[in-house]
Amino acid sequence: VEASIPEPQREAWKRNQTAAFKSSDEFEKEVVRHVETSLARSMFNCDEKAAYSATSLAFRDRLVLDWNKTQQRQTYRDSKRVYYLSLEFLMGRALDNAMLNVGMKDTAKAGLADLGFRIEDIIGQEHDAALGNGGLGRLAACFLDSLASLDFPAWGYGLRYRYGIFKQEIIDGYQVEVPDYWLDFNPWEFPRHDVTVDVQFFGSVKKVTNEEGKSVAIWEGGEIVVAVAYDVPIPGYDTPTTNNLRLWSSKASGGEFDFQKFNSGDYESSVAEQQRAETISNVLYPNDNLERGKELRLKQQYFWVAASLYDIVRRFKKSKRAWREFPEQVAIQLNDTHPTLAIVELQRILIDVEGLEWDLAWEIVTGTFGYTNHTVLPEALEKWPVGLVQHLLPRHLQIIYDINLFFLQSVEKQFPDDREILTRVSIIEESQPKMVRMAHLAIVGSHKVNGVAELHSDLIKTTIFKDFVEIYGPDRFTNVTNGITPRRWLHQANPRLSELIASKLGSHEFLKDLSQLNKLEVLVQDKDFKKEWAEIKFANKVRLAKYIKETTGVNVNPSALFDVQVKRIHEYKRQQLNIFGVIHRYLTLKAMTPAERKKQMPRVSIFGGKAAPGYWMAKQIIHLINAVGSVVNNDEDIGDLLKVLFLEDYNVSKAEIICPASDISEHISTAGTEASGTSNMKFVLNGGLIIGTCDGANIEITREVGENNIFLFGNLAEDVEDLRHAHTYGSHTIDPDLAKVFEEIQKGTFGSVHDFSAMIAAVKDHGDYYLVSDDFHSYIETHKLVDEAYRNQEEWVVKSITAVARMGFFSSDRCIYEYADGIWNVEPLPRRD
Ligand code: 8GP
Repeated sequence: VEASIPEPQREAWKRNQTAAFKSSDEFEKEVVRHVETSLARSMFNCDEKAAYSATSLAFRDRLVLDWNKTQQRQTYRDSKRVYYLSLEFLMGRALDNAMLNVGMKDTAKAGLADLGFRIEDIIGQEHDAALGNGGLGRLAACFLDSLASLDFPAWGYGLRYRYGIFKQEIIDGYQVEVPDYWLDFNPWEFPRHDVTVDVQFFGSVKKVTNEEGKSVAIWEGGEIVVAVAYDVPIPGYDTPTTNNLRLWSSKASGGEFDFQKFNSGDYESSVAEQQRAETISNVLYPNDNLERGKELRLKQQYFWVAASLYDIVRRFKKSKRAWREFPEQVAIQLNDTHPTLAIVELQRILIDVEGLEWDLAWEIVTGTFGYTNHTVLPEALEKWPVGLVQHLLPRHLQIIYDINLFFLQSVEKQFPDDREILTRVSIIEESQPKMVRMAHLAIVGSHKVNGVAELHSDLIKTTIFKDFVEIYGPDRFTNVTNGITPRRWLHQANPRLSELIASKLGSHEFLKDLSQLNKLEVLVQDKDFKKEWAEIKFANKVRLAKYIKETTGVNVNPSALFDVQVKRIHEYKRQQLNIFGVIHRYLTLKAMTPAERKKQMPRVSIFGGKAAPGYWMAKQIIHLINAVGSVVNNDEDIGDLLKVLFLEDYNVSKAEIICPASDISEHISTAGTEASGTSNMKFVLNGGLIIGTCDGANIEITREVGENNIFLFGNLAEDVEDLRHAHTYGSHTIDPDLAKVFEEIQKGTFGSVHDFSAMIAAVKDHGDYYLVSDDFHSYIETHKLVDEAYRNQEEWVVKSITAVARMGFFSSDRCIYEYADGIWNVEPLPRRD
């Protein structure tokens, strides 16, 4: 308010308001201005990188105008906001998305051409914003796109990692990790050096009696790290709504460094404090579905949560409402348990800082939070040693103990004869050392808990959170099946398909109401349409083949069946099943006569994905894939019949090339292990069919597209436990075809017998936890069906079109409406023209 311009001078401001460019001429002016002023270059030294930078700055300027207005509108209307707390936002590139969302890509294309550049080359200059590991992080990015596109007043809160997920290089068939330093030039962020929060760590707690005779806790001492806000505008599609993603960066408190130490010659220790503080937001932990319990990770979590809550509370307090109204103004969604300390932090603010009574505070807290669970894998469930929490956050540990005490008291009342249940549900695990169970804390402190696909939401209710269903009743638990944004994953990644659909449906409305795709179904008998559909797939395959040639040197035939598995490498996702299947195919082809071989359907098996740096087995899987590729790809008997490729450094921008080019993609996790999966949706939306297990969202995809349009195989989730039990306690025979594959590997056909022996032993000797052998036969048989089906191209295209027509359900817009309705209770806030 103090900074507001007085009324008489406002006329001058209005006269001079910045205008957004509207034509390609105006756009060109902006680009040239940015080249000449922001970048201090000229037409004599403007390379593609500089043109990218200037183009991005021009678009950023545009977004900012809408963004300011959106924020003003949201503040003025003072309606309920959503805050999405996620340690990961896997955004990918921003420029193409910004151009499409504001509807200015053609304008930019013409302008850039006029200035001497091809728009694709300029888009290709951008470094992915890769602040995430995989599904969980990309889901957060899709949700931001949907929230803005649907005009919801929503903010994302995360960390501004200096290093995102590592860049993967493949050297001699092995994964090598290279740091991803992506911030050398990032035009999409606004540093807000004036928006800072002091975050406290360590110290001790003192109880004192205040003037009213109440005992209050004072957390004092320790150290302060400063959180600095960096804001990233999130443009909605076809709407002026532009939301905010606020990422926190850490820096030392008290200036750059200790000048006293510096002057006395102790330079090293003067910068040490600064470095230690900056370490907090330095690096994204590169594990997907695995928690390693590192102290720095807990520091990251509290740092981010404390800064975000301070910000949220500060915004709420401006409205001068009563605290009671907090949950009517604020909905906070916890993306997995990583931000669970927010529950404790809000309780602390309310009782220690604002002086509320415990019960009222707790009612506000539970009314505010929702928690999304993304995995049932035990190794991914977060637990922190009590001692570590005590040391880092002494006051929070006390509050956690109090929350637990009140919770267990109520459970005891409810189940007076059941002592066991108290041990099972306690937030504190009575182990050595004692641990804080973050999922339990998240459930107790939230009003809704959701899984991310129907099977997954059922599983959490019957397995890991069963007791909580007894305690709170089934209503606290719900399902929101994941989705993807059709803007990035159809319109941006597959422009030709998007335009074909738009031409048939008469508009681009389907991009905001994906259910309209169902109108395509009547066209499955339209010859021209089918022809064009097939041509687009082929063109996308040619594009990928070109990329493969450039990056691996291998020639692939675009008419072959492209079979793709791209996702994080994990034993539960079973890339080992896939590569064993590929070896089986290779052996089968080798055993054929040349005449028989001629009749076979050519295949290209494409893999991609990162292994966590400490996940040895996953790295061996990558190695085996590459080893098989170098044998198969150079075998003259085989030629084009089989090619095996591992594409280096899979990320969002590469997914945009790969997804539109698949014929079949693999989603083959052991049933009951993949919570949802989201790339399955991306592939089907782009006209590829999938081979998959009855797991995660595959089940709902089957329900939507129909059993004839998907290839399912393998054991069901309900049988997994018995099978595992039988492996351990009964006799465990390996599938004979798989045994032959193992023999071949052990003969040394693919080199390094030693390296691959652990993968084989996992199946043969260590209980085959992921059921590779149990599912092998049905996997191979189902691939035969895929080959057969692909021979009939007519029919294949009909399946492809039918499946796309039925994918409307999997838009992340539908997810956001479900969250808004069932969990957040928020309404969209569109601009009133
Ligand atoms: C993933 C699930 O594995 C995947 O099935 C689901 O589609 C996705 O979340 C979105 O809901 N889980 C993770 O990515 C995950 O747990 N990541 C860890 C790094 C936290």
